[in-house]
Amino acid sequence: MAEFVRLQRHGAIALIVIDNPPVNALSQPVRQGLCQAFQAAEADPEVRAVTLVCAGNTFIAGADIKEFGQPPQAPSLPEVVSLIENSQTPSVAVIHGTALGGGLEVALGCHYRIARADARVGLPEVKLGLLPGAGGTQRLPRLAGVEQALEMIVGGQPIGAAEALEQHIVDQLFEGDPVEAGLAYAQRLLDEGRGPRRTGELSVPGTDSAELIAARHAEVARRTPGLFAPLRCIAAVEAATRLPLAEGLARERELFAECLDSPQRGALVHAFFAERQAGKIDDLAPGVEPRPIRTAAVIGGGTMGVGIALCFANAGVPVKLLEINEEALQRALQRARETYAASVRRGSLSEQAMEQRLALVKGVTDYAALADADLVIEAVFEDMAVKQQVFERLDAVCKPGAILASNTSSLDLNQIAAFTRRPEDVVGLHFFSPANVMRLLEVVRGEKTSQEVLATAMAIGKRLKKVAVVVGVCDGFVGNRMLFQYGREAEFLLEEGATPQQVDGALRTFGMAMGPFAVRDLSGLDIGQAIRKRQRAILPAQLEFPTVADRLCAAGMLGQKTGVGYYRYEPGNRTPLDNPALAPMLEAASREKGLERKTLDERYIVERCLFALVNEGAKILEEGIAQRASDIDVIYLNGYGFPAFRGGPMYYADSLGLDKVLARVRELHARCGDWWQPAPLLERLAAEGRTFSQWQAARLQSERSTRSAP
Ligand code: 3H9
Repeated sequence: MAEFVRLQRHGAIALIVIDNPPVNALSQPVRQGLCQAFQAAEADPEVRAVTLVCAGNTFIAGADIKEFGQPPQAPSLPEVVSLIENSQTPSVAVIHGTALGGGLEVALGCHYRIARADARVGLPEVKLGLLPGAGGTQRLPRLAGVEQALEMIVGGQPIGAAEALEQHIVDQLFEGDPVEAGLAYAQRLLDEGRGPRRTGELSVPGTDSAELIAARHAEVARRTPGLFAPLRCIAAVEAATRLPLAEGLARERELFAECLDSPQRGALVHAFFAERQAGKIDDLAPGVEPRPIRTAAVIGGGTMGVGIALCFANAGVPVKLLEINEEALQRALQRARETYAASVRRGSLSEQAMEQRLALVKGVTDYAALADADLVIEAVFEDMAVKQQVFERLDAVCKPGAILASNTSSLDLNQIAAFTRRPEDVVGLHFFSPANVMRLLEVVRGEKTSQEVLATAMAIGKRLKKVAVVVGVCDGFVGNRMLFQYGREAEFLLEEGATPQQVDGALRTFGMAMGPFAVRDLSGLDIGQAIRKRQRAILPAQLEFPTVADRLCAAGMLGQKTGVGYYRYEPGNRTPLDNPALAPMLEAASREKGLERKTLDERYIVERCLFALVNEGAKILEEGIAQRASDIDVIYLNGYGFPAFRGGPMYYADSLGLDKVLARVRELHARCGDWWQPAPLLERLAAEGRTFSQWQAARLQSERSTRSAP
């Protein structure tokens, strides 16, 4: 029998243990081992009950995601689950940690289920562009009803053990050791003479679910248009309401196969692994351990500083918030309270939790109070002279070994580090606004940042439940440097004849959470103006800049904060309306450049903006500013509203074919000038017929072999 699955006898009970670290995924050897173990238990006349448990700190986290897209290998998971369910010997699944996807489906195939009180169960396949393909869509509605099944299968969010008990998904909760609890439960089954109880033999409770299904369908079509899997999830659950088990399972298989073949599945699985890969530092020497962070401090009580302080409070880390005087400090603390109070009003936080978290935030006005902090994050005005003052003072007061971090979004971290006598302890922690909500954290590695400090920064990211990605020092790091190209092209499109509505609409149809002009109105047009000013001073003079944004700024139209920008806003309402003052500005901008305004098609708009991202991404990659192409994807998926079902800009380019991307970039270079200088890496890979991800894999391989060479 495969070593991944063990069978032990405890009197009349067969104990089957899955042991496939780290998450007991159902790879082929596990599926085969499970079949053999259940068959052996069934064939043994002494065995009268079976207990299924997992080793390590979790039950099965699902099918092995790495196998998707590979040729299928027998036995399939639906076969395994049917074999378990059809067995004549009663079985109990013992859930601890998480039972997800195929993991929960295996448990639903068992005749009874118990869960540790802190366990979670769910069917998150939809997040990978799939649906539960091993009977989950047919068995869950039979236990929990159609409404709950739709919630779990279409929404993909796991639920806690107590709720699973209420929903009849599990039969009993336990505390303590899974093996002990599982054997005791099986013994009880024997004592009470209970035999197999097959979920598949139940009928779906409730009579008329057509309305529920139609409502969910309409909601999905409205909220997530363009997503392939959710509608198929609904169709599979609908099949459970009208077909006998065998036919329902066959329908589920068909729908699962459609999802498996969809390009969205490829993109979403890429996003899953990319996120896990991003947490790793490629050249980290063995044995480097993160420093312990027990207390933190934030300098600057603006929106960003307060947001960062709240991240620490949310993670249970005491944090000091420093402002220059008492008045500014009280405003900052009030802002912290109001942010939590809004969550309490929405019902996402209890009053008690709010008070507990606020108690962790201590306001201070004196740098001396930061002497004992393990980590200090500066979130003051983006001005090098101001940063210099802050870092010199921190250097003077902070204890040895404290990490000094800057939240700068564009300034040179190496220069900031040089204001201290300990540049190895300086790192960038670039949070995205609102810091307490956005998941992305760019961890900026300076020239002298030590490995230990970098590892600590990544560990902090994880602790704050952020997606932390290592980036190198350059203007705008990865995210904003690429965004600058994207935004500039969107602006040029306005001069060629598009309106903000057309550009935003085309990019939203592509899947972006917001269009670039709606984003600019939200963050304020003055921010972009300051960046352009800086860029104009340092970039070659022949590079032309778009001018519409400057015209709006000159007219005092700075976006939502002034009630008008690219769009107009009614007081208290964020719905973008037409700004009548814009049309003459667009005309004037086109006239000035000698451009005749034309109607632009959607594909052109999308390619112009996205290929600007990709071309810059390729430069960033070759310069080593990002560790991997997939890290760039993670940054765009988590910080810039890029649609997950397209995998991120670099994956999207790979899936289109880099030769096609390059052909368009060359065309734009010839017509629009040097902003479009093709990235050398893009040219090379297109010529070789390779992708960014193949290049990344080859580079990793060669770095590994260099490192392991004697
Ligand atoms: C499915 O089940 C389809 C079926 O319905 C039908 C089939 C016919 N496979 O996230 P972490 C790896 S679809 C392979 O950092 P955490 C992960 O890559 C599946 N590998 O830990 C990482 O590897 P590495 C439905 C997997 O504690 C390591 O485990 N299930 C899988 O923060 C640790 O992961 C899901 O969608 C997998 N299924 O979170 C659940 N899962 O160390 C997906 C994890 O080399 N998984 N790995 O980078 C999760 O949500 C989280 O990993 C989990 C643990 C909550 C389990």
